[in-house]
Amino acid sequence: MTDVLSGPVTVTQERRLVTEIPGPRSRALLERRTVTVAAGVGGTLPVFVERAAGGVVVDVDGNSLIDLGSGIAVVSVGNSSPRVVEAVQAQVAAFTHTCFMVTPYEGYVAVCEELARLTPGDHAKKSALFNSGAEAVENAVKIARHATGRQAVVVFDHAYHGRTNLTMALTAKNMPYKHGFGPFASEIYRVPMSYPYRDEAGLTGAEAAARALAVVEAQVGAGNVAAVLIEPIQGEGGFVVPAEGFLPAIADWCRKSGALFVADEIQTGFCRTGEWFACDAEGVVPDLITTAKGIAGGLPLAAVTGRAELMDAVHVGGLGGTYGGNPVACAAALATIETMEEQDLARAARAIEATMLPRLRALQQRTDVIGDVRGRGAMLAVEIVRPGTDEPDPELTGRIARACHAQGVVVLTAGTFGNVLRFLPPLVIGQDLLEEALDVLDAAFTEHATAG
Ligand code: PLZ
Repeated sequence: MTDVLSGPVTVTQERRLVTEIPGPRSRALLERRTVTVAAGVGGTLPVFVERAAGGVVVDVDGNSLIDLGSGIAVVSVGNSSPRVVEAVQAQVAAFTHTCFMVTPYEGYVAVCEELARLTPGDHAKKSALFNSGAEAVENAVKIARHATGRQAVVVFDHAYHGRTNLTMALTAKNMPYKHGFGPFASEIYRVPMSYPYRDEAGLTGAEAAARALAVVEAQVGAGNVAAVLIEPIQGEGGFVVPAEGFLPAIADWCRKSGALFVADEIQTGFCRTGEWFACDAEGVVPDLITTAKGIAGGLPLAAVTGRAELMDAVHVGGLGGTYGGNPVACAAALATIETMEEQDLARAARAIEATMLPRLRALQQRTDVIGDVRGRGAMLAVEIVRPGTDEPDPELTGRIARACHAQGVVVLTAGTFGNVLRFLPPLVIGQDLLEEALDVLDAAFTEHATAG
């Protein structure tokens, strides 16, 4: 068992339960939470965290949990990654905030340089920095509309782009994201996604793209489209990987019709899928790309990066915000990127796939409730259905997730139908922890699902 440093102490990389889940201290905190935290803020696990490092989360009762969630694909370099901690501490001591729009600092510029270097394509690029993924997506839409002089934004079934007013409109799923929160922003058009498991058998990526684009041409008009916004692998929507050829065909259509191809790589970016960005897998070069989550090792930072001439189309002062590109978050991002390069975490993500995918496929053979196993790199999922059908089974999905939680493994659910169990381990997780988490998952299926 390895130890990972977390501030002054080490966190042993192990699963260890010393109380029931949740233990007494977490239960006491849950009671306090219930009194003062708004009920609308959801909660996946009932435990409160005291410390986390590498691939392990330690709760206030001393239980060590294996982390297959990474705080929703954020701590890809591991929680409290040493270089990130050091960079953040140094930056906090130097200055915490000035506002880049008031008195700028180097960290912001350096992050934009790194984004220009790492994002797909070797054209001239520029970036603007923000705080959250939703804010980045909103700004990508602002930039696309300004640069093209058009208004329509095309999005896909199962898409997730955030919870602010504009991004709720871009997000597909009603519950819990949109219900009762309208009216929503206008000029948003939703078209069918390529969803190999649920599409008619044999539908190619090019055919799925033609199906989507026919809707755009008939209902929106190619000349009205400012942007086609897409997650190259859908995140909250259920880790839907489009058929090969789908993304290039959509990108081609954009090029021909003067619409911008905007990739939302907030969940897929920064080594998560086994390459720097998911678009890299098919050589797709987006006009604009949004990033967040994995970029800064757990500090809030997001970006829009794009073709320099598009980014510069916006008038001076048209983009910004008080905290966007905060110096502490920028220091964390630079340390994160250094760590990813030095430890080749894209490769680590591919190694996680090599460990997990065969075991998930074996599990699928063993039960009759796993309709599909999919994903790429360290972004993998199983879609859970009623035996012998493709009918979603969100109840069983919830039971299996809770069984994993009770055994000290953090797993998340996803999907328009709530029936996807998804795995997003930190890319630095040890092979032994990963195998052990898969053993727990196996046991949860054995206990809760009928054998196939
Ligand atoms: N685009 C592709 O995955 C955030 C949402 C969790 P923010 N996904 C996690 C929840 O229930 O709120 C996400 C994403 C993609 C945009 C976003 C939004 O990023 O940083 O949560 O605003």
